[in-house]
Amino acid sequence: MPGHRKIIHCDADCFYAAIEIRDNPYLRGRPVAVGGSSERRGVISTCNYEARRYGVHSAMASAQALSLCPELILLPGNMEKYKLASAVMRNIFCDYTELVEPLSLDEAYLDVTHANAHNGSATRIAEEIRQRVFEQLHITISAGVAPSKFLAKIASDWNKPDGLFVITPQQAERFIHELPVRKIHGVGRVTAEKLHTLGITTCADLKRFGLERLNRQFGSFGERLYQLSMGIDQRQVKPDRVRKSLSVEHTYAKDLIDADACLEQLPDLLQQLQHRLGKLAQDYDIKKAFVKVKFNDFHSTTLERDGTRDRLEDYRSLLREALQRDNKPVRLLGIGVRFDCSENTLESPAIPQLDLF
Ligand code: TTP
Ligand code: MG
Repeated sequence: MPGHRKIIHCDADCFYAAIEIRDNPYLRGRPVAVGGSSERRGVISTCNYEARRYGVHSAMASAQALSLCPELILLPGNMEKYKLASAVMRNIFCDYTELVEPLSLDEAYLDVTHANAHNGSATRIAEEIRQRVFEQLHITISAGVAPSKFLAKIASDWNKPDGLFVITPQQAERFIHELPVRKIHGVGRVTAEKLHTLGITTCADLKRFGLERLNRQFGSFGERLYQLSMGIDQRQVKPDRVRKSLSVEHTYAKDLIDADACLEQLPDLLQQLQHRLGKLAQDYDIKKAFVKVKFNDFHSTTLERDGTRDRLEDYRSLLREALQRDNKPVRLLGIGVRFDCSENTLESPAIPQLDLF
């Protein structure tokens, strides 16, 4: 199809847990999670689908997971094994195209528009990738094939686990029309609720709502939503490049009224940041830490310091100082780290956290 891109999004199924089960047949068929121990206030990194049936999910406190599912087998995990499996997957991806953009250890976009294998059939390439991953690693991955990153990512989730879903350019318009907005990457629970109160449930509703009103309600994210509802997503698949920083941020439903309220949010943010750091495909040296504060008048400020790291006390002191720059309630907090880029460290760009409120 001239003019149309062919994007594949691959995502391993319950990745860490799948590797553990592969290596210990006793675990098969039982509810299994990888995560920190409940005694140490750990959280679940992931769990298999047996455990998900009990309501266990990533980022849940391990203690809560065990109370939902007392027979849950909780394992500490082994990053070295996951990184090795990730490298094997990436090698397979690179057999089809140079345009491979890893998003995390178990996820990547591939642009196979100009691939030669299987006469350029993206569907057959995706099937072969899934099969080869299974043969070499004994874990399953799901894949989505579509004309854009936006749709490929949704498609890989459609028939998960161990599934393939294809959205052809001809099907794209209809698919988007019926697509629930909560399926859009970046639309979390809070945004979805706000959209619903505006009468917007599907992408067709988004389109009807119109660019201007979306912009007024959601700022630049509204514009983005409108474009997606029109099927416009020109983002290219970008192969590895130097990663300079990693950060997480959150916009709060209610403004945080004082410094204590802000400081209270730090452990949660730090946990998210450390999770994202753990998912990076390789190790980085952290050079400094930074905080970002957006006040309720939208004035924002960032503060960073050499020698700081991803430690709670570093963020506490940075945040206290940043908050002294203005005396207003706070609508957004972010924390992050900058990496030492003197060596040629390669990684894909950050996936922005598009939490709006
Ligand atoms: P995901 O691809 O988000 O999850 P998954 O592969 O476990 O499950 P799914 O079948 O839904 O794709 O994340 C990949 C790995 O990253 C996951 O196995 C463990 C790790 N991870 C965390 O450590 N914490 C988290 O909060 C999430 C979401 C993932
Ligand atoms: Mg996965």
